[in-house]
Amino acid sequence: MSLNIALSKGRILKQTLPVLEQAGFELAEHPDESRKLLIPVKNTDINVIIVRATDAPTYVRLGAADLGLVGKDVLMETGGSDLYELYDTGMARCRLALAELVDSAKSESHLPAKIKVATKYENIARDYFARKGIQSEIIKLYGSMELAPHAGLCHRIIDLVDTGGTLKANSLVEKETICHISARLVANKVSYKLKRAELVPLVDSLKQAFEHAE
Ligand code: PRT
Ligand code: MG
Repeated sequence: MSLNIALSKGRILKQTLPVLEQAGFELAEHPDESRKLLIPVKNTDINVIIVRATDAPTYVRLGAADLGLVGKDVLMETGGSDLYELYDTGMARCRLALAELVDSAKSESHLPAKIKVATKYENIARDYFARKGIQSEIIKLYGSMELAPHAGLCHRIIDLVDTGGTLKANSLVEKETICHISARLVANKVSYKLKRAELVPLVDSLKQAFEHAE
């Protein structure tokens, strides 16, 4: 039986591919040098499917991929309960944070009762403010969140932060860390039962590879 693994493009692919290769998973073609998005792993019945980070959980959820390497941020935003989160790879680490303009942090300027927050993570943001009992208007953006408060679109943003360089370069400061993020190994629930014999040893060798990489 063949197995498909969905790999999120971008940072997750870049960071996990060397680890997979180290563990003996050699791709028939290198994703950087190939336009193919479905790449066989040499000498195995495994294929790697390279997908948009935000699409990876969908592939796994619907069974197009048996396993996936997905950011915890994307899992949380899309509701991860309909797939198994098997393992924290520790790769592509960052944090999800609430940030605001340096100037408003200094002046503690008067925020309205309902604050406007721009983010790619609408659901996480809604949950976060509901838990805190803070009234908020969430504005969904698809990129360049750092720009939004400068343009007067919002008071605060929720975005991923790693080194803090992007916030700093845009005169923003972190107000609060919402949660820590890293790439997780996930599995389709049905595959995990029906293909258990193939999946368990594969998952074990992936875990080992990531443990050694840390
Ligand atoms: O495909 P799509 O366009 O949706 O994603 P993308 O291009 O924004 O990011 P990509 O493809 O590189 O990878 C996205 C996934 O990588 C996320 O879902 C996270 O799980 C993980 N990840 C880890 C990160 C970061 N670290 C990260 N630092 N994704 C994005 N960033 C961005 C952040 O949005 C901000 O713009 O890096 C900037 C902050 O970095 P610092 O170092 O300046 O703080
Ligand atoms: Mg991208």
